Order: sequence, then structure tokens, then C-alpha cells
Amino acid sequence: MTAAVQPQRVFDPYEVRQEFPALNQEVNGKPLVYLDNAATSQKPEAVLQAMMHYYRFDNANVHRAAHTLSDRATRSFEQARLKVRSWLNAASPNEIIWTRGTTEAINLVAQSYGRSHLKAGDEIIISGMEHHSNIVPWQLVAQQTGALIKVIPVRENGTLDMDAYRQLLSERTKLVAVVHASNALGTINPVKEIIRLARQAGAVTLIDGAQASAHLRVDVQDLDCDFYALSGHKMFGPTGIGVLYGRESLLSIMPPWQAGGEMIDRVSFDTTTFNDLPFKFEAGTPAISQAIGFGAALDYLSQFNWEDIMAHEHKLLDRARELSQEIPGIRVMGDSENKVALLSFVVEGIHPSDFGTLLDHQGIAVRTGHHCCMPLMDQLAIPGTTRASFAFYNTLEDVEALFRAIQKIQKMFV
Ligand code: 7TS
Repeated sequence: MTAAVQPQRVFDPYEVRQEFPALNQEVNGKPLVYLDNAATSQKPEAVLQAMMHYYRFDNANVHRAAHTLSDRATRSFEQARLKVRSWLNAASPNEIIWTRGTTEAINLVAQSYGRSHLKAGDEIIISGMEHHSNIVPWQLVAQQTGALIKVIPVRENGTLDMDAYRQLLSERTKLVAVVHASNALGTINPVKEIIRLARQAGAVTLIDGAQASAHLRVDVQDLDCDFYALSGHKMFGPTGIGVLYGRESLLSIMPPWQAGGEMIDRVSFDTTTFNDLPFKFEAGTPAISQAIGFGAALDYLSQFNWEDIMAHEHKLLDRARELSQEIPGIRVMGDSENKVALLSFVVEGIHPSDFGTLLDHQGIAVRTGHHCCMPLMDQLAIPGTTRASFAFYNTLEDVEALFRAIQKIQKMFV
């Protein structure tokens, strides 16, 4: 098993940002201030190099041919899986399934576990702050099985109503699927407690870790979740690769989801037997360079002490909160104490989509709109927000540039 890389490097955001080529450019004549990390993060040179190395020297399909390149490709690809196992502290590499991202990981659970285990009248609990990726797959499986969806309400301050959650739980609850950190509000949900209560009720749990995994150290055994989904591209790795962590005892009883090469053991026209875990859930040629690139991203992150990264991100969030209170006309959505470094806000009198364009003119990249959380926006009674989402390579100067730009735009509208 690959040994985890020990943190050995002092974390310095100014030094780190030099290693992300895309950050060092001008946009619209201004130095780029990249604050759209919740949509996707930038990639360090080490990730780009690892992917290039694979294509330049080792390009071959995995788990197939008896030649040297295929052997090298297979080894790098499987090493990346071991790095994920170690990063998440999963009990075994059999519990690490490659997917295209969080969305595919959730769909896999819905269609494999959900479709084979849920029946009419069973209940699936999600929350009111879910991304569409953790709503729609459950709606499809509910239609297919007759199961019902129940929703944990979101309180005024952007946190989950845990009392309501306790009341929703019953012997009918078969699955609880909740986001770890909200992409629209930043709220970090008390997932450990959510999982504990779900297990007490006999329900299986899935945590949508798309956002949390870029900001928090996640230990799936400590959380005691059954499934955890994440996307490589939000963790400084490439697009097209993600992970479903699944408890082996569940994965082993789940039927295959997609079918084709790689996931089989023996095929005849009469009957087919399936490959062992994790390959049973990986039909077809996988995203080889992306898995290798994601492994390089985890190596990159492993250099640092995560407490230093979290302390830095907290500083960015605190400063952003402070400035948002100093400037009149800004309403921040969600003020949970426990938040990842993300500020979602509305500016009085200016539509979010205009705001995004005007910020872009000043070199500042944010996302505006509903952030794929339409039900949450409906509850907040707004069409959308402007969202500044930070990563560890952002600096206090980036936060200040954002608020200077906001004030400049506000002046244009008076
Ligand atoms: N769940 C959450 C909480 C997310 O934030 C996202 C993507 C997904 C699931 C889906 O991830 P994917 O990699 O499979 O697409 N969120 C965003 C966002 O906030 N802006 O762009 C994508």
C-alpha cells in the first residue's frame, strides 16, 4: 500500500499560487482574481506534469495488455486509487470506485443500491440545501420504486433544522443523503451526527462531499458513512474524475450499474459473472490520465499541514465577512458559524448576473445564479446570488480586491 506523504512544507499562499499557472495571468487588463473555486479549482503544475507524463511515456489502456506501457499505466492508475484510499482513510482500495465526479457517484448509488433496495413507501431523506445532483437522482429512483423523498428544512441562518431531522427519521427511513458543505451557502453540516442518527434508525447514509473535500480533511471511517462522493476537479485535480467511497459490505451486495468491459469476470451469451470490487462498478476504459492527475493533486496537498490551510481559509472568510458588514447594501445568505470559505450575497438593486459581468470586467471571477440549488433559492425567495468561493491559494489581497470592485460597481448604480 502506498504510504501517505508526510506534511513537510510550510504553507505559504503567495508561494503556492506561483505553482498554479492559470492564476498568473491578466483578464480584461487586470490581474486575475479567481474566486470561483466552488465551481472548479485551478490545477498545480504537478498535476499538469503528471498527466503529460502519462500521455508522453506511458499511454496505454489499463488492466489489459501484456506489454510494458500497459503495465506502467496500470500501476500509476492503481497507485492513484491507493492515494485516495489513504487520503479518505477508507478501510480498503476495494471501497474506492472511480467515477466521472460527484454527480456520477450519487447516480451510481441511487441506481445500484437505491433501485435494488428501495420499495414503495420507503423514505429517502435529503436536505433543503442540496445541489440538484443530490436531489434529482433520488427523484428518479423514487419514481422507479415508489419510495418517498422527505426534506430536512433549512433555518433562517442557513443551518439544518436538526430537530426536524430527528422527527423525520423513522423505521420507514431507508436512506439519508446530505451535503457535507453547501455550495450555495458554505454551511458545514453536522454530518457525523446526521450519520449517527440515521444509523440508529437503520438507514444507509450518503454524504455529498463535492465542496467539503476541498476544504476539510475527511475520514470516512471516523464519519462512519456508508457512501461519500467527491469530484477531483474541485480538489485541484482534473475534470472527468471523481470518487465514490462505499462501505465494502454494501458495495459487495450491490448489483452492477453500467455494463461492458472491465466490470465482468466471464461472459457467455447465456450468462455473465462480474468482476470483483472495485472493478464491478467501472465499466469500460476508465479516465486513466485523470485518475493519475488526481493522485498527483493528493500528493500535492499532502505536502502541507491541513490545519495551516484551514487557518488561512478561515482568515479569508473572516475578512470577507467583515468587509461585507462594512459596506452598505450587501446581504450575505447563510451566516452559519461553521462555514467553508465561501460568501454568497446579494447586492441591493443589482441583479446577480449583471454583477458577475461587471466583476469580470475588473478581472474578478465569481459565479452568479442559483448554483444548481433552485429549491434553496425558492426558499430564500431570490433568483440567485453572487458567490465568491475561496481556495487556499487565495490571499487577503484577493478578498480586498473583490470588495473594492463591489464598491466601484455600487457607485455605477447610484
Ligand atoms: N454537489 C455539490 C455540493 C456541488 O457543489 C456540486 C458542483 C456537485 C454536487 C456536482 O459536482 P460535479 O463535479 O459532479 O459536477 N457544484 C458546482 C457549483 O457550485 N458550481 O459549479 C458546480
